[in-house]
Amino acid sequence: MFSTGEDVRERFGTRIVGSTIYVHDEIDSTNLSALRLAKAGAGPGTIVLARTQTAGRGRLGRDWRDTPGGSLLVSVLVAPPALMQWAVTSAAALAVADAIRETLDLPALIKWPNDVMVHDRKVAGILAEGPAGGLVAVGIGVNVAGSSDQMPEDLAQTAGFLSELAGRPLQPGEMLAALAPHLDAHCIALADGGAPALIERIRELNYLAGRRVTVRGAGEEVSGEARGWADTGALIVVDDAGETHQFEAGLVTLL
Ligand code: BT5
Repeated sequence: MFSTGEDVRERFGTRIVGSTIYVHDEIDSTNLSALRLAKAGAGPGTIVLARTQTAGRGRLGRDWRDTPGGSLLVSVLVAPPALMQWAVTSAAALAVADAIRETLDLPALIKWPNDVMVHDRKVAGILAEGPAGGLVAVGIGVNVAGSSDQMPEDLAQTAGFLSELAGRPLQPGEMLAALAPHLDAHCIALADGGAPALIERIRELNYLAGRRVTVRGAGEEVSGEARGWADTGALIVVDDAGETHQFEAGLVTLL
């Protein structure tokens, strides 16, 4: 099923996000679907939504679990900015954090490079993939309605649900409506050279600032104190000998 037209963007208050919307009950992955659509000629702002995914994707071949009907599972096709893919990922994470702060008044923070955290629990993950047909699919998974007890054992202690954290009922559609204008604004800002201002905001919401971490990436493993985002989007870590390292990509473990 899909809908298209001015009405959707008017409802969301967006210029690009929501140009066409595809809604699925079940799909392999909204990112894969968005990339297929892009190859077939879909335009920027196209959204793919699903109630549940059979092959939800995380980074590096990892998976993304959902609670059918309680998760926001959405991918948006955006024109890749002149900057690298990290900028889109960070912009989407910021949009999710903005939406959570605005709608629920919860202290959402961004964990480099692609997680949104509330009270030390991961409530959302972002995965930007592509390009295909000249566009990047920005996939966003948010745990909206449900409880961490419903999650598989390995995630029960780390995943968080917004309805549980906020102590009020909440639906995925409400989060999408809150998220869309921020995502739209940040993607437009990126395309217009507004990355420095976005990075400043992301730095203010840095979950890892001052925390002790181990980072694995590019064949290197470093333990030390996480600092901020470099202007390139890299994570800055200062090891115990005082040496500074920068990671363009990697996995972070809190110590
Ligand atoms: C991510 O990867 O966090 C990116 C997740 C992106 C999901 C969206 S949903 C819509 C779109 N379509 C897709 O197929 N994907 C995108 P990463 O940083 O690699 O984290 C993955 C890890 O997070 C897993 O290995 C689990 O440990 C954990 N995880 C899985 N599901 C989770 C959940 N619902 N809540 C919290 N943590 C989860």
